[in-house]
Order: sequence, then C-alpha cells, then structure tokens
Amino acid sequence: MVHAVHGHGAPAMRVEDERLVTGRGTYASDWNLPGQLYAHFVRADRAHADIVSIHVDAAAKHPGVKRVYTGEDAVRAGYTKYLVLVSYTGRGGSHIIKPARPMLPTHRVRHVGEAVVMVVADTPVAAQDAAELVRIEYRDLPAVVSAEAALAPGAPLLHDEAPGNLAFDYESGNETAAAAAIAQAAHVTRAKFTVTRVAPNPMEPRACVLRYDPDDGTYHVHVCIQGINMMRKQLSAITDVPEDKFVVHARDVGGSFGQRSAAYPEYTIQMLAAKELGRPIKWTSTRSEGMASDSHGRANLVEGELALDRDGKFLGLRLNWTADMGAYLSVTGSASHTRNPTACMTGVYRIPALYGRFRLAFTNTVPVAAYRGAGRPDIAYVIERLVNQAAAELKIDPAELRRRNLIPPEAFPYKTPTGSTYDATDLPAVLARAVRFADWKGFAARRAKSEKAGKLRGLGIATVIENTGAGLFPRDEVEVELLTSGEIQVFSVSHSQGQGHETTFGMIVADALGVPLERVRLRQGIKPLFGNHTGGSRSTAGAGSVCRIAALKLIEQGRSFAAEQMEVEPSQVDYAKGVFSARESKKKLSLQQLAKVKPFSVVGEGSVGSTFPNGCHVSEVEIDPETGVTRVVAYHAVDDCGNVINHAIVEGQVHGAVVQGVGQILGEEVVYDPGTGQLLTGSFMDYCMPRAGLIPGIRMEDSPIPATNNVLGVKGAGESGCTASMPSVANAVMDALRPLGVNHLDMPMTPARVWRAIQSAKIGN
Ligand code: MCN
Repeated sequence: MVHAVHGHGAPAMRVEDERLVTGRGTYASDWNLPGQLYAHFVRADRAHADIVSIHVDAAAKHPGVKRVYTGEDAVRAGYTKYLVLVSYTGRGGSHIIKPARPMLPTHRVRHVGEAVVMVVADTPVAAQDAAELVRIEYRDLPAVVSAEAALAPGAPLLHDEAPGNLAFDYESGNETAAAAAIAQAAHVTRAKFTVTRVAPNPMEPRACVLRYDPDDGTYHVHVCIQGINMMRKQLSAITDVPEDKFVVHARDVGGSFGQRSAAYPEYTIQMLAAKELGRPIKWTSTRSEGMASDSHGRANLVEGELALDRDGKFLGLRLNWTADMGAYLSVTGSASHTRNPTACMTGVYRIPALYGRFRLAFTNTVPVAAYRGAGRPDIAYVIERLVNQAAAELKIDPAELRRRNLIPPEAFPYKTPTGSTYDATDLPAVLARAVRFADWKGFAARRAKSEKAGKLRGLGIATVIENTGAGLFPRDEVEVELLTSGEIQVFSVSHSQGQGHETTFGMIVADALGVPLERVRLRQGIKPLFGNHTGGSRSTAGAGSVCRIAALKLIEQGRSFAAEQMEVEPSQVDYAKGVFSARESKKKLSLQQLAKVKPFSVVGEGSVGSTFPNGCHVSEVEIDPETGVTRVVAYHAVDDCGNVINHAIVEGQVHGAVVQGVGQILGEEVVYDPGTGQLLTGSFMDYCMPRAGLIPGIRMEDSPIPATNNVLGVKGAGESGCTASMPSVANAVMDALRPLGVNHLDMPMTPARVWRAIQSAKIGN
C-alpha cells in the first residue's frame, strides 16, 4: 500500500541544519588521528606524455619526508584494476573497453592533473615543499581534448587497447524504424547540440584520512562518500583486499552531485603508505587540485532528428550521441552516457520509432562521471530543444505541440520503445498547471513591456521525465533500534551529502511509529548493512521505504515483547502513537517503558526499482542586446515527485538543481586548450560558478501522483530540477533570439556568445 507521510508535520528547520551552520559538522578533513602523516601529490603538468624517468631522491631527503611513492609501488602492490559499472554489451554485441587506470602512472600521463607521485611527510608544508623537488622527465605526445576530435581518423591514441579512442559503441531502439519514420515524415527538425563539460564543485574539497590496523588487517578510511558500500566495493576491486577489511568512516559530506561516489586513485596510494609506515595518512585537496583531478560531468555532443507529421504528431526520433569519457573510464561515467539516457529517450512523448547511437571516446582530460542527473538532463535537453525548434519551424505554440504528443494518463504504466516502464503520472495535468502557474497567456504583454525598455524577452518551457537509479545492490537494509533511553536510532548505509536525510528519514520512522521526530535519530554509514549509496535520486524510494518497513517491523517485534510484559497474547495488543495497549485488560506499555526492560533492534529490507519523477518548468529571460547579458526574470516549476515527505526539502532540492542547470546553460564550462590540452578553467577566476543572484525567485508547486512501486509512494526529487531547468532556460533564450534570426545557440549562453549571435544575425551571417 502506498503511504503518504503526514500527521507529524515537517520540522521548521531540517534537523541537521543547526549542527551544520554552527560549525559542528564533521567533514572528511575534520578527522585527525594520532600520529598522522600528510600526503601531497605531484600531478602531471601536461596532457599527454610518456614518462621517461622520475627522480625522487631530493624529495626523499627533504626534512620531515617519510617516503615518496610512485607508480612502481602501486604496480608492486598489484593495484592495477579499476571498477567500471557497465557490463552490458553494445552495438553488434561489442564490449566496452576498460583500459587499466593506473593508481599512479608508470609509463604515461594522460591528463593534466593526473597524480604521478605521492610524498608523505610529518607536516603538510614539508610534503608540499618536498613535492617541488620531484623531477619528472617526459616525452610529450600530441593531445586530444574533445570526443569528436578523438574519434576522428589520425587522432592521438590514448590506449593501445582502444583503437580510434573508442571506449564503447552502444545503441538503443530500432534503427530501421527510426530511419523509415524520418524518411516518410512531412517535417524533420534537425540540430546538433553541445552539452558542455562541467565541474561539480561541491563545497567540501575532497579529502581522505587513512589508517591501517595491523592487528586485524583493516583499513579505516575517513573520506567523503555517497555511501559506504560503494566505496568498500571499489577499494576492494582495485586492491583485492576483501570488502570486510574496509571500515569507512564518514559523517557529514559537503556535497557530491555524483562526484564523491568514486574511490579515487589517491586513496589507494594512501592505503599503501598507511600500512607500510604504520601511521595514518591524511590528504586534503586544494580547490585547484580538485578542478584538475575530481571527476567532471556531462560532456556530450548530440545530433538529433525529430520527425513529425503534418499535424505536428511525433513519428520518430534519431540521436547520434558522442560522449567524452576523459582519459579513463570512471566508475559511473559510461552508464551515465548509455543506459541512463536511453531509459527515458522518448521523454514525455509518444514517439513510435526511436533510435540512439552512443559512442564513448577517450580524451586527454579528467575522467567524466555521473553529475546530478547523470545523462537524464542531457537527453531531456536534446529532446526539449528539438521540440521547441520544431514548434518554431511549424509555427505551433510550443505548449500546444507538447499537448498533442504527451503520453496520455490512460496509457500508464507506459512501456517505452526503449524498454522502460513509466509508472503513474498525469502529464497533461502537469503541463496545464505549469502553463497556468506561469501565466503563459500574459507573456505577450510582458514581452512588449520588455521591448519598450529595449530588452529582448523569451519564454521557455520543458516537460521532462527521468528514471531514478535502480541501485547497484539488489535490495536495501535499514536497522531500527529502540534504545534503553527510549530514543530510536535508525541505521542506513545510504549517505546524505546535503539532501537532509536526517530530517526526512527521521520523519518516515517517526510517522510509522507515531512518535515525535525528536525521538528519532538517523545514524548513517555506521553499521555495515547491505544496500545502496545515495545516488540517482533513489534513496527515499529505496532506503526511505525500508525505513518505514523496518519501523513497522519494530512495532511487530515490540508487540510480542509488550504482550509478554503485559501477560497477554500478542494478538490482544494494539499499537498507536508509541503505546502498546492490551485490548481486554486495558493495560498500557509505552515504547519508552518497553525500552527500559527490553531494548531491541530489527532490520528491515526491501527492493525498489526506478521511479519516474516528472515535471514542467516554465522560465522567462530578459536579454540586454547591447551587452548580451541574460537575466532569468521568472521561473515556475510544477513537479510530480510522488508523495512528498517534506515540502521544504523538496523545494530546496529543486532550487539547488535548477540553479545548477541554469548555471550550466548561462556560464559554467570546463575548457581545455585544444592545442596543448592544458586546463584553462582551473580556478574560480576562470570557471563561472552560478551565484545566488542568478535567479531572482523560483516558484514551485507539487503535482503529486503517488508512485506505485514503493510503500511511500515517493518518486525521486534530487535531480529533476537540473533535468528541467537546462532545456527550459535554453529554450527561453532561443525564444528571445529567434525573432532576430538566431536559429541555434549552444550552452554556455554567455554574454559574449549571445552578443555575437545577435551581431551575426544583424549582418545576416
Ligand atoms: N524527498 C521528499 N519527498 C520526495 C522525494 C524526496 O521529501 N517525494 C526528500 C528526500 O527524503 C531527501 C531529498 O528530498 O531528503 C532528496 O531525495 P531523493 O530524491 O530520494 O534523492 P537522494 O536522497 O537519493 O539524493 C540524491 C540526489 C542526487 S542523485 C544528487 S546528484 C544530488 C541530490 O540528490 N546531490 C546533492 N541533491 C543534492 N543536494 C545536496 N545538498 N548536495 C548534493 O551533493
């Protein structure tokens, strides 16, 4: 049965916030262990080069230095593998090519910022000073920094085992049917879109404090994560140390957006040092180091064709997708650019014929991994821009064109041509509500007003759906413990990076038990239970549902204990609001009283597949044609994320994700120099992070239709804001510029690019 959480209300603030905003959070670099040493990494200063020699003697002799590690140490330890999630086959039964990712390279560097040497010393300063004494002799090789260039004949080759730099050739859908639909269509809209490479930039820099315990051979890893099991699995896959020999310690994590799910090479070299030197090893990344070595996100080039009949009905969609994987495959990157976009390749529309080809390329850049949305914003961006372009070409109102093609409510559950089954929702209702909410009809008057003030005004829309993550592990476990104090502890292995699970998971348990939220405390990552990390906006549907299942199990177990205490049969015992009562004897026993005599815990488990959050976001921009500066002047979001546990948190999630999406459309981009492969956006002086003032106000409404595959009826909420905001705002900018004759513009739609487009249109280019 689908259950909405209510009755105990949402707290005025997230329960974790007081701790976090008063500086009492414990982030990875807050860990300090007795006797710890400090690591500093020497990183490649070039994009592609053979290593001729590495000279570490001077560094090793520097005062305070304990040991200098190179790739030879990693190879000697057998640390030569890397975990990549994709195991399915591609086009024609082909396999993904997974070249070894060296923990520290011995023969060749493949991107600027790749760690080559680790210096360990008594102090961070000694380690850094000594690192400057390391001399690496390179033989430079030509570099390639874009996927398109990497796949072109004659491009510099990164890995011998990947001819033509092709990591994977994947396809989905029916190629013949899509080709036929396009050939027979009354109209075909065609465009090529860049989805830029961006840097996730969580607030907390990456850090790791690693201790080895020789007594039982365990490695204690204090690190920023999305969940302990994912980290243990990867570290074990790289090092062959059994998973149960890793104790991962993490309390607060200061953002991730997909970036903190990986076991990065640095951690495994710290393992070597911690064991050999018998002292904990601490490393904290600097912001610039992070820019050049933390995984990046997105980075696609997509050619799209949308076929329509005379009435604007969609007949077919064909995509040719080229993704940049960077120098090595990351754990999540290849799935983010194949399986994830294909799961919702039809978008919110009935499109009978679909085909997508996805080619993943190696380039001399930082590996690309999942980034908020992980492929879903990319596919939504392409589809939604094509739909708006088609609307403009056919002179149909973009909301009306959508209305004609939306999957109707009666078609749900809807099996898409690429094999997903969309759960329940009402797409026309979401669209109608968003159009009303944003005062779509009043736009012409607002545009006229802007024009009077010398500004261009554009209206953008995106109607999107996405699949939430299916999870790496087939089920989730949650333990709920009744302590002697009467407090209820909830143990989960999914790990909040800012999503507010202490509040929402606490609310779910409090609601199921009928007790105040203050009595429930979430402890994340403390107990090694089975289950998934936080990612793919699946934690609430997955671990959150199991919080309810486990809480109900606690009541059942408690019922028999209470029956014993009250000397009645369990079937005679009722439970409500934290109190067991015997039906006939009228005896009562509260959870708190039971806890004093019989503290106990239960483990609940459950399996939940994908949910399908969806929404319609309508945005308006104003552009100053003199400067090209774009301002988002209105933003209205209607989202169906199923039953909502905590509206304030969902709103916060949507706000954050919307701003991340708009940041990418209007400014953010990681740029590598195509000639040298140098990173040109290595600091916040060059990389345009979105600021708080980017969007004046986001207005949001829930349009919930409960999911049917989990006991809470929730759908994910953590990423959908990105998925919708990217196409919505890009469509708004295009709507403002199209009347001037600008028919195409790629992100980032920076002032310079917008201004140039306006000038080119004026002179007829
Ligand atoms: N929620 C709710 N009602 C719903 C759905 C969700 O109240 N119907 C609440 C949840 O209980 C949770 C939050 O909203 O507190 C997000 O829940 P969910 O959609 O289940 O997503 P996850 O918890 O799995 O979070 C992952 C998602 C992803 S994939 C990225 S990337 C992301 C994101 O969340 N990274 C974030 N949000 C982030 N927020 C912060 N602050 N930092 C990140 O790194």
